[in-house]
Amino acid sequence: MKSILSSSQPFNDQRPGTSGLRKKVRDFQVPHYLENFLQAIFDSQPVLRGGTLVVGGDGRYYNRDAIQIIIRMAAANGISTLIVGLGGLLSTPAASCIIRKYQANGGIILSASHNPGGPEGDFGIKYNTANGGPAPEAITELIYAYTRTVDCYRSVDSDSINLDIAGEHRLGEMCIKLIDPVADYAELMSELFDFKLIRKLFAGGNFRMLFDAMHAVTGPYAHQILEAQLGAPAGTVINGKPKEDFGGGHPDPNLVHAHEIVARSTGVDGVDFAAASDGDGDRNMILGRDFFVTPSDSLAVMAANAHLIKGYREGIRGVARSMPTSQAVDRVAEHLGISCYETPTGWKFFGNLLDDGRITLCGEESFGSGSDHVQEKDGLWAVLFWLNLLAVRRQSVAEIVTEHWRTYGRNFYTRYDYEEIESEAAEILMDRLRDRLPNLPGKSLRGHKVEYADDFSYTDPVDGSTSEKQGIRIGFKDGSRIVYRLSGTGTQGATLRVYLEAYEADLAKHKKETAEVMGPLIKVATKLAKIKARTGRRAPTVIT
Ligand code: G16
Repeated sequence: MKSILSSSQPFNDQRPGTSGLRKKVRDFQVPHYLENFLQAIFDSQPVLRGGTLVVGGDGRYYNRDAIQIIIRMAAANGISTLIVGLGGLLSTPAASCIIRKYQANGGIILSASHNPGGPEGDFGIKYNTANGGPAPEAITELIYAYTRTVDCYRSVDSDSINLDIAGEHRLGEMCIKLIDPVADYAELMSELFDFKLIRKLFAGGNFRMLFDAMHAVTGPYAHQILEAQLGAPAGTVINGKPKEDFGGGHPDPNLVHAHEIVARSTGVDGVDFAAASDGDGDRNMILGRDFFVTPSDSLAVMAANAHLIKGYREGIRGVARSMPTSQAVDRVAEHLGISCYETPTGWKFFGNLLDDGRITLCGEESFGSGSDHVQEKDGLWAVLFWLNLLAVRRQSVAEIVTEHWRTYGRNFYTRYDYEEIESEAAEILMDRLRDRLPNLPGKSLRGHKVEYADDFSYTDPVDGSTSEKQGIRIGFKDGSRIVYRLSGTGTQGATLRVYLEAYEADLAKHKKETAEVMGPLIKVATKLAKIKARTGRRAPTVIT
């Protein structure tokens, strides 16, 4: 097998963001762009030499091309075994499961998550370490440092591998194993959840569910687990065939983009339970009939009910949430007498806490939740958790959540996104806000008294590493909060996210609309940051 050394020029824009390197497809198609980044991974991670690497993606446009490039470069960079999902597919949580199960040395996941796909859409590449989780900052920064100097890359001269035939192939010294992307993951789910009980729920005939795979990677997983193994009727899974452009849709499981299940879970004919997952299968949205469960509430309900679920019967050790996620789960942790950690946005920050056995469950406001079963957030896992809970409690989604509020109080929550604003304007807005922080504590803003105002900094309790400037927090005496952050996953301009939370203990007020409760706080948030003046935007592009 002939090994080739190709010359290239370093690129200076390959610093991974919140979740890997995300760019437009056309950026990745620039000659040597992907190859350079891959060479930086191989050079900076000597543990891969002679080792096992897992590779798969969400099936979006350029997935197959990228996998052929990875195969050729892996062979030339001394990988001994390459495990690839059949058809080039692996959901992010399934990749994590497979890395752990086969004790691989790392994994490469190709996805731009919930961002749109197709030739004009986005593409992305993430490196996961041997624990199955996203590479921590120390490693992503090291990879970035290598990208600044990489001026050649190694690959082999070979024909493409047929990604659609399961089995083993050899490429020089390297063994390529093309495996079923679903089987190992489905087996893990059957260990965590009471499949027998869930089958009974479906068999009763009174319970109706919809799962929207959004033409993304979870389609095959959901067809197999929900319909084939749990007996949900055919048609339960919609948009279940993965497509390179996600059928022209935006594979983001929120109220705007997953509108079909929102409509079909509304009114007297609405289904009892509906859920959706994103491009790479790590996000989830949970709906009951006429009821949306915020991701922050979903995490809190899971924590409060974990002891009812087969895989968590022994109880949970601790929980964690990202800083902008509502504090609903904190109240559950306090009640249970377990630790609750507040981390920066990015699943990688949960890694050490999970590995160290400090937490069992974790989640984020950005439609992600997970547990120590894999080292990634896991969309279908969350859906199965809820299904199992519905089967145990035999109550509706709305009943379970409102009962939860009755016990713990309600954390009203909303997020405003201002997308594709000018990067410079966004930086200035954040800098000016930072300048004002020292003067805010003690001030009263529209009747809300500021208790603290800071730029969130996190010190990992396991390895002592510190991450600064992780979002501006303004906390009020009445328990409400405003958080400002710039997204680390966009591919065009900057996205300003404003997260708002208000706590309400009074049962009589729990039925109020979120928009009504949050109105005054939203005014405070937009005025304080001078959003209109600094960005030219009168309104957010997305509200979740
Ligand atoms: C990624 C990260 C999450 C993060 C989300 C949003 O999710 O894994 O931890 O909450 O991005 O990040 P940002 O606010 O910086 O855009 P995903 O599903 O996109 O991989």
